[in-house]
Amino acid sequence: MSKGQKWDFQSVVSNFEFEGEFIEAKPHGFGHINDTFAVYFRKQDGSTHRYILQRINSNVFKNPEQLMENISGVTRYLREKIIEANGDPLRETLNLIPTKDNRCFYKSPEGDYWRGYIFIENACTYQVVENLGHFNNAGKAFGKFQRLLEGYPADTLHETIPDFHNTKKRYEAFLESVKKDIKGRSAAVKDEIEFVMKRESDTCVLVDLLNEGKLPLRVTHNDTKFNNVMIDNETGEGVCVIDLDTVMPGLSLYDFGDSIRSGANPADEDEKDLSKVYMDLALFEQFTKGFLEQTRDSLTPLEIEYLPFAAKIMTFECGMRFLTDYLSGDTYFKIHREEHNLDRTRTQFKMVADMEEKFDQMKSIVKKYI
Ligand code: ADP
Ligand code: GN1
Ligand code: MG
Repeated sequence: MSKGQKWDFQSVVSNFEFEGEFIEAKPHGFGHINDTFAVYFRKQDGSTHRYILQRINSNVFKNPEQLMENISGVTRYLREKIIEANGDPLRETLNLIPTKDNRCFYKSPEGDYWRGYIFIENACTYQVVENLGHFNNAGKAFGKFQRLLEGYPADTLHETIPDFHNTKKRYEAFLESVKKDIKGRSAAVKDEIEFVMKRESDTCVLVDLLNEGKLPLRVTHNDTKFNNVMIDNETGEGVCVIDLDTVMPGLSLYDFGDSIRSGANPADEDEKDLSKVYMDLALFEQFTKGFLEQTRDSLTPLEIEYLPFAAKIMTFECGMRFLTDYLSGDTYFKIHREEHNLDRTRTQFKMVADMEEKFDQMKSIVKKYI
């Protein structure tokens, strides 16, 4: 291991069925949760190629082995569906690289969990939507993902993060973080705290509809931010949905809502200049059109009715989670500067406020595509 390097990559990669001689590992992507690397190898003919190597965040995911069981099952199932549809299974779903003892993850002596994937080449992820067509295609990709998994045995999936989108429980955790105020930060964020408290009644809406059996539980992705879909460099299509750590039974509304949260904001999630942050209705329309093209026949009237609300509540929930983490000393989301989680909170709340203003227009757009 070279000096200053945190992980012994040579040792980690030697446990996987990677082809060629290991050259180097480079940090890759902008995820908030796992440690992701592009790992480069030289084949016998001298050519180089790369894989994705990830260290699973076991602070966030308490049971990485169950999580890997989910991913392995879901990717195997998707693979069959893609083959049935004459698609390319090496590109349209994640493909795990087995370890030398034929497992889907490697546990290091230090207790770290690692996994390898085929690197999806000629495609990228974007932090911000750069063109309307891309977001339309993201809508199709996430809608198709849900459609393909319609027949997946949901009861075999482990809950990798319990109550992940239980907004009511997220609210309780938020209140607890305000009460404890372990970093003494709450006095300076009174406006943000008040913003959350004013909307307490919103936090029960989806939870109650689910508990009353009015909204169906489906197999959902649960983390459909725009940088979790790979966009093809040539066609602009949403070629592969990635980041499958939170695939669990959930509401279709979570997936729709979280995509709007991340992609319908034309600015960065951590933009400090809030004048750049707003709910872009043209972007909302493109995603809605793509998503409904794939899901309209399976969604219930109530699910369709709640799509605009889902966009708002998922944005609210995410902002509240950033604020909770800020108040708790930034232990969950990776941060790269002081007050990073607070900046993220503010963009989300600006989006929520703007969605409240534009709610009727969002409803009209949904109507256009059903
Ligand atoms: P996190 O859970 O931390 O968000 P992701 O699984 O989303 O981690 O991976 C982080 C980034 O790595 C993605 O946004 C994407 O750019 C890149 N990435 C992940 N898997 C692949 C893959 N199989 N091929 C190419 N790039 C990938
Ligand atoms: C995290 O892993 P990543 O960066 O795709 C988070 C999401 C949040 C998102 C906010 C497992 O997503 O729930 O919406 O950050 N993932 C997890 O950007 O908590
Ligand atoms: Mg991700």
